[in-house]
Amino acid sequence: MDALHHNIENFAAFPHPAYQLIAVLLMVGYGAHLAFSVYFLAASTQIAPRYRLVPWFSAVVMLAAGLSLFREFSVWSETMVFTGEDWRRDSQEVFSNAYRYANWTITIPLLLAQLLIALKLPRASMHKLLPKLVLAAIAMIWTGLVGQFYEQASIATMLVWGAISTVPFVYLVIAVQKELKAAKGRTPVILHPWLDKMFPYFLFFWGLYALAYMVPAFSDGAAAAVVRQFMYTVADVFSKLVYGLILSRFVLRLSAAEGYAPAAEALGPDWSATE
Ligand code: RET
Repeated sequence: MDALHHNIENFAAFPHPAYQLIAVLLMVGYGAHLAFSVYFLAASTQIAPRYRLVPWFSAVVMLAAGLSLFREFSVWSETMVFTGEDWRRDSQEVFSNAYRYANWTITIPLLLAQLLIALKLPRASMHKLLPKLVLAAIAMIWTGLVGQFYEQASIATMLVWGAISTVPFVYLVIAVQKELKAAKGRTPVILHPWLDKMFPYFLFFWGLYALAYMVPAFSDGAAAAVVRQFMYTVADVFSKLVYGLILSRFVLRLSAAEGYAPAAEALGPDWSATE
């Protein structure tokens, strides 16, 4: 087995709609992320300086993810050729999902830092906790990266690396849950429902990446590839873009509650921090 051709996409025959669907999923991914970088930069002006890194980090995440998904889209178009019947890999290019893992190495530390800033983690705790979370994230991503090279050659090997990767993932999930709970003491009561809903939201959409990793254990071929790219796109949009929207709206309310006038003005008269 040529390790270079590791992903199941390189071995499947795609009927035209399946080929097109993957192209559209990748395009929606890069289009949405690139466009929203503008939104986050604009939204940052309404937010108190203390929390402004939240939308700024989202803008960076949007650009990093948008560019990486654009590359993924280009590789997809360059790799697949139409045989007259279906689309198959037939070029010097090899399709690879590994770009995604490279991208997560940049985006996940930013997504975690954003959360801790929004949760008003005191500076000393931030300096202690963030490096641990980032190390766990990198351990999770890179062991997963190794494992996904085996999805065609050996599902067993893929699963072993997946299991190893799940250990730091569980650590991250527990740490995030703990910090969301601890943040209640520092957050106005009116925003507590946001903290409660954040954990299941986080768990579901981060977990979706782990489920997508498992797809080749159940099936290969065009349908499995489409399902997996669909899962990735949903996970991307909700764990980066919508997650950024939620956190930015959260710190906008926090800014208003703490008396930052532009935030109160942006929220309008029906917002009340004391309700
Ligand atoms: C892997 C390998 C299999 C086991 C687990 C994984 C978890 C991946 C996660 C990815 C999150 C990505 C995000 C990207 C945002 O840009 C590595 C697939 C548990 C949780 C949030």
